[in-house]
Amino acid sequence: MRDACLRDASIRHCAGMKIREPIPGAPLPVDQPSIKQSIVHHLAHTRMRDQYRASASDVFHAVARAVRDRIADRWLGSTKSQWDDGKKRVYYLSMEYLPGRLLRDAVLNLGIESEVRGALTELGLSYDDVLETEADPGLGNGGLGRLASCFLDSMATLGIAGTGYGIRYDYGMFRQAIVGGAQVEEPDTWLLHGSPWETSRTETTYTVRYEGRVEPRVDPTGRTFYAWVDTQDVIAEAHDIPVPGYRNGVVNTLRLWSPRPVQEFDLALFNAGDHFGSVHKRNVAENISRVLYPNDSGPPGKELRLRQEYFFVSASLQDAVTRHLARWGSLDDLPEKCVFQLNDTHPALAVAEMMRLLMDEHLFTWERAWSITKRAFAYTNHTLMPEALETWPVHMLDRLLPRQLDIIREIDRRLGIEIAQGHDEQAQARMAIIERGPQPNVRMANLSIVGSFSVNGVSALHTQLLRERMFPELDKFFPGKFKNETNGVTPRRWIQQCNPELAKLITEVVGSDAWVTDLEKLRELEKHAGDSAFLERFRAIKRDNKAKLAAFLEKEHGFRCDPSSIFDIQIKRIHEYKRQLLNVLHVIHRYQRIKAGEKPEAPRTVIFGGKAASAYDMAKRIIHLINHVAKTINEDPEAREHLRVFFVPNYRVSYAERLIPAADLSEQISTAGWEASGTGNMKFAMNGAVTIGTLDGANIEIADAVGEDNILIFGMTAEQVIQRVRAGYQPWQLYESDTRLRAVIDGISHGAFSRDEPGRFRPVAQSLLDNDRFLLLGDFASYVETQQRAEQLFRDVPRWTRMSLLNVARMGRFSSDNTIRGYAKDIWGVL
Ligand code: 26V
Repeated sequence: MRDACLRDASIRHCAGMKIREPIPGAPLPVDQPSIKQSIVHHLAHTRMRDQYRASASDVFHAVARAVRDRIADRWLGSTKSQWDDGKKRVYYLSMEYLPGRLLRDAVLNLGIESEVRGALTELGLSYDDVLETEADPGLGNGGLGRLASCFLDSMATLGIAGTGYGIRYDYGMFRQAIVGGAQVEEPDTWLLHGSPWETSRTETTYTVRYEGRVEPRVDPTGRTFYAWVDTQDVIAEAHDIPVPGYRNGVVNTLRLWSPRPVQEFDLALFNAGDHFGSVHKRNVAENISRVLYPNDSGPPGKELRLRQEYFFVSASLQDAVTRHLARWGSLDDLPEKCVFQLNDTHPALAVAEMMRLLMDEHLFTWERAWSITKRAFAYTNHTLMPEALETWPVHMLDRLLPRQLDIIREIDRRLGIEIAQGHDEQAQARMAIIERGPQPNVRMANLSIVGSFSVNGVSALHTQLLRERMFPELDKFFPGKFKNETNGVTPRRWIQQCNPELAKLITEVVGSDAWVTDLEKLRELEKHAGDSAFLERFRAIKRDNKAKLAAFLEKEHGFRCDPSSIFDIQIKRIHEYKRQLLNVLHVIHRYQRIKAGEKPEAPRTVIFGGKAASAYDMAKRIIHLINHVAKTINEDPEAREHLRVFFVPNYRVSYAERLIPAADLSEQISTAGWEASGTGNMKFAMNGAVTIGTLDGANIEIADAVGEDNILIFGMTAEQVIQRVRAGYQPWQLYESDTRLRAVIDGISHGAFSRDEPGRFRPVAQSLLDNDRFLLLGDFASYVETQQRAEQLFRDVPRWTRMSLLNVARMGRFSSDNTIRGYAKDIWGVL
């Protein structure tokens, strides 16, 4: 820490230079000729290409640079004014971000789309082609990472001084190829051609320490302190990505850390002929940020993951503390001036690290350090799955982070004293941070709850279950600490950018683009719900979006479908609790009915997309099954005019932006009580898809918002799920009593979709009969009936169009601006 301050200070002061002109100077003009000039300038002078040699990548980089130059002015301005006005800052600590492509986002936020488009047209280039060239940074697994990016967007738009901290992974989420129907993982090389958005701050570095020993020592005043010595050190280097707000001149920062070795290269070893040894330390350091861990295949429990967590937590806190000290001169008022939001428990070590910084580096007593720490952190929980709660073996922490373990033990010991009275043994054991027993683990959720002033769930149901089922004792012990902040999504990316024609229509109805930052204005659409001419225009937009998607799927994958069929879409990580398999059961059932001579009410195109964690066997089998079911159906002339099935490979943010605006039916069919919130559900509904879903996560609040006539709810409630399991759930009985189910399951297990290897999918069917943990069979009948209703409704065009419109009109409350206003008011004390 002290080293880092010195290093930073020395750079600033050693330079010994004083620039005589204010920087930035006059802001760069944003008219079309100037933008065109900038693009040409960057092609020639940054990329060093002429018109003959410039590749698509050169053009993309040149355009991005031209846009970035215009962001830079605002970025410098925002950084300075946030420093000057000294408002409270929010630090969002997240291991994952899924920002999506940034060019169109930046252009729309700056309000320069027609100028950029025009400049490119003059150069004989297509703006849309340039957009497609950009790599999609996959620095996250799914909902949690995408939420972090929506939140950064909303903080910038609301003018909150919010910084995102994370890790600059060399390889993000793997690329998914489908080979013979099965998922194959390939490395994601998002940095191969460099990122035009990041600025490497090679002088903004901190030392992050690991291993070593802790020695108690006494200082000259007689006070005991703890020296953490003989550590293995790594340097963390900052890479900044701009986060522009919507047309408000604000640009916040996403700061991603990457590691560097303390010593670049061991020349002595090299000279002695040990060429591998000379770069060994460099490799060890760089491995920290090599690859994103899957968050949904069970806790990795891997040391490298713990190293990653500590790496970004330590660098981020050092950075925030350094900035705070430089601005305010003392750490006493840290919680008045900054708040750290922990995105799940991944950054939970921050609680111990902050204590260490305050006590060991800044000489605070335990009591004062604790008072500061617990007022500076807030924790968001994102899952109820017991197996998803992070724990770390005490012995691993002891070796890797001995000082932090000591601190965690002391926090736990003091908690133990406080809860000793009024709680029985069992309750105390559940509340404890460190498990009891011979090989104990540290429970990161408990540490986060105890070390924060706020704990929140991400939907009303999730928060209720969090309080009642997961942490009842801690909830009672800390009255008022547990809160709900229902998730939201940014309307910039998820309407304005991905659905430009709908955006245009909304702007026309509202009379301005005010809805982009005030999504409740979508209500205005309701006035037109009885106007058939308007409904026809609204419907035409969906039809065009579907036609575009159909053309893309054919061009890209050779998949053909009928744009007038129901586009029925389920896109999300592949997980048993999300029940893609229930969707497949329904598809097979439909197929069997067609084979039996029954024509469905409306033709349907069922689209799936999503990645399975590479170690998650059942999820991978489900992908394999979907592809084989798809092949069988799509090749069957009797079926293909009524039903088609497609699995989009390598689903990611940029693919979601194509699929969501084209959906008629949004599949949100998790087992009730399992999906913390969902955010895809919100994106679909605000683009006019009708939801078929269970009363789970935010679906409940969506149903409440759009009205029960405008959503298709089926299946058991969370309460009924619990009761059903308690009563002894018998999937076998359902199989035996429901002939439809029997036909579907027998089809799978007898090889109707794997003629080359009839037993291939037997384990999938067997898992349903053996225990069916997620009650697919229990919800099957209700799902099939509700799908039938969906088809009837879809055929009633005026009715369906009205439902679709009312979904858009009533989804305003799910803007992440709204969510962030909730965090700002209930938790952060900003705005
Ligand atoms: C982790 C694990 C690990 C063990 C095996 C099962 C499992 C399942 C899920 C997870 C993900 C945990 C964190 C996460 O991504 N949660 C998602 O957060 C979104 C944003 O709040 C929310 O909308 C999703 O419902 C929630 O799954």
